[in-house]
Amino acid sequence: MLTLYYAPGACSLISHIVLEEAGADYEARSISFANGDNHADWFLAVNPKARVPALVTDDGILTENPAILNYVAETHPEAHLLPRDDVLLANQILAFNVFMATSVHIAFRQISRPGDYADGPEAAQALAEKVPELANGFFSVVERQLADTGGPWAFGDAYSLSDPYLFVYANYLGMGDRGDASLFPRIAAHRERMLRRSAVKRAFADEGLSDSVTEWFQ
Ligand SMILES: N[C@@H](CCC(=O)N[C@@H](CS)C(=O)NCC(=O)O)C(=O)O
Repeated sequence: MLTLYYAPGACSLISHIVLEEAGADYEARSISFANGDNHADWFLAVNPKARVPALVTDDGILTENPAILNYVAETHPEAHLLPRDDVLLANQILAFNVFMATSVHIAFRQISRPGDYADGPEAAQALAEKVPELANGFFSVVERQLADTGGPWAFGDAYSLSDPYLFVYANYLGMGDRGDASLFPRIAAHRERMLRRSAVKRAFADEGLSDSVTEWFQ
């Protein structure tokens, strides 16, 4: 039995969607950043980094979306979420996910958690002003990849772990203050495709999310 700790609409949604895609036997437990749950002693015992996602397994605890995704894919081979016969492609999928986690997410954190990087409102404004340029550059690379592979998924015909990864950050891009989603028609079409997947609908229902990202954090 697996337990996923998530916060509604946070990047833990990636792991949530993948658990649904895998048909995993799991329980999803919601925590609230606003209530400080992630800094409570009981949660720090789960994840000392005070972040979601965290996946509790019978054998131990895993954090970090890219690692959780690979774990779920490897323990649910029947879901075909990672190519087993193509080591290069499997690692290209991992590289895509790490790019999202370390470049796109960190750029967006300059808006969501500016205090991690510098102190004071002027610094926060300077950090936020840089984000659209950074994000537009990162998403241009992804838009080109979708053009090169021909879609419909991030790596072509086969749905992979990179699709929910892209989807979640494409949602945040649509918030309006962190890049220009209208520059990326292939990413927009990919998002629409993802919204139609039943695994995504189930994760959204669990987390109480609507299709419109502007309603997620109200
Ligand atoms: N590299 C981690 C990042 C996890 C992370 O930053 N999670 C955010 C939500 S998107 C969080 O828990 N933030 C709480 C905080 O910063 O206080 C991953 O990809 O899993």
